[in-house]
Amino acid sequence: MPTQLIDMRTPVERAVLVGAPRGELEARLIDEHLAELARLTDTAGGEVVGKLTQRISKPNPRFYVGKGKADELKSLVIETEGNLVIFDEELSPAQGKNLEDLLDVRVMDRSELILDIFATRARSKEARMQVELAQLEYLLPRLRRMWSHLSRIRGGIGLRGPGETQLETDRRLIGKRIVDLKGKLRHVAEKRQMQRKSREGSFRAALVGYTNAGKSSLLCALSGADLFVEDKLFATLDSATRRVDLGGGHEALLTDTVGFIRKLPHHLVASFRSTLEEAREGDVLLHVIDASHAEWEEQRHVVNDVLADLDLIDSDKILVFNKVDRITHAEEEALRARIRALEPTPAVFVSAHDDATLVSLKETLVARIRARLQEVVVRVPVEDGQTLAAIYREAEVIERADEGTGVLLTVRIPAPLLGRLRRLEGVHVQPVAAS
Ligand SMILES: Nc1nc2c(ncn2[C@@H]2O[C@H](COP(=O)(O)OP(=O)(O)OP(=O)(O)O)[C@@H](O)[C@H]2O)c(=O)[nH]1
Ligand SMILES: [Mg+2]
Repeated sequence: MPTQLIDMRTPVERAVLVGAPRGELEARLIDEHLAELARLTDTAGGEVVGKLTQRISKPNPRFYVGKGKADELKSLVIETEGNLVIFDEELSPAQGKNLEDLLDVRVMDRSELILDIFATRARSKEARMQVELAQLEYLLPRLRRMWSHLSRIRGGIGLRGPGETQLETDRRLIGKRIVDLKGKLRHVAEKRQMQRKSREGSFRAALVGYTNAGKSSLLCALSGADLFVEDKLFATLDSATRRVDLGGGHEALLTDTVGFIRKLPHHLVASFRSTLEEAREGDVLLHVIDASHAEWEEQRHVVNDVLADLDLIDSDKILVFNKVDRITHAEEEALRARIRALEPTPAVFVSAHDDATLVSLKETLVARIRARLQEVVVRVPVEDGQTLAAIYREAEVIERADEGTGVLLTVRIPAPLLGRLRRLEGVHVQPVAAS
């Protein structure tokens, strides 16, 4: 009989969180930011055992926080038996190293934590390559520090996922791998581009927004698809496109995308650029906002900043305030007034958990589709079945007249299809008035 059971569970990391905001940040937001860091830690599988904040006017080059605060942090780590310190701010490689020498536990920053979450959650081959690329680019200037981690412990937050095996290679190999990954990702991006071309003619919308706003839930509710939804951060890393029936014979292709967060590491944004291309080439962006979140305004800002980074800020947009089932009618009214004061972008108020509320969103989309349609008369040779089929599939046929060798169709037609028809031999397009 064994007298001792071996504990096979991976040890839970006991994390002490540190926030060191610049002087002017409101106290409310300091709390919110640390709470968000705690959620990220939880998502990564760590346990928060202590928190510390210090307002600073300028980061200390040695420890980011002041020396006194760093000593206080050391006491807190010892007292709480912490084995990991996570900073909400971006640490320079030198600051990370100095802190580790002082504290004698692993130190990571927010970027590293987010990269780790992405690494453990990436499913598709493309997402895994994107995360690995971002991890390697983050790792490169910090290689020496990472080596010392590795000798201290193996595994754990920040050392898992696609980047792990690379830690044992040297800079040159990492550099080579980066080039290799970029090439492979470019290849995937080209394939995706071709796929998009085949969807030309359909009305396309992309869901973007802060992580946990309910983008995947909305796509599920609208399309009946079964996508991964979770009350954790970064549930979705792969974009998924689904067909949505909007009623009245209209439909749209709706794409779910990776969520954004405050201080999203720029390597990640760069890596996920091609996935987000889907959003660029769509007809409209649906910016999903969690209406029940106290800090929705800040989240809206963060999303706008990332959109600006991706050159998407001037895209046609609809604001979709989601989770209205969690707020009162009065709060919803206040929200409506507030957003009207902030920007002229059309806004709808929905709940992914209540189909009846989705009608307004569908109507708004149908209005966009109709506005995009042009009414023209097209003459197609009778034998050109392919073109006729495309018109019936992608346009709204109002009237049809068969005249000998040709078919005369009065149609409401989307611009891309119209462009294609104009280039076709034997097909004639004329404005409605001339018919
Ligand atoms: N009460 C309520 N909860 C919602 C609603 N929409 C989404 N949720 C919940 O919010 C959480 C996040 O939903 P997701 O759909 O995964 O959010 P997401 O925007 O796709 O998140 P990421 O993929 O992490 O960026 C889940 O627990 C959902 O059940 C809603 O309208 N009302
Ligand atoms: Mg999602």
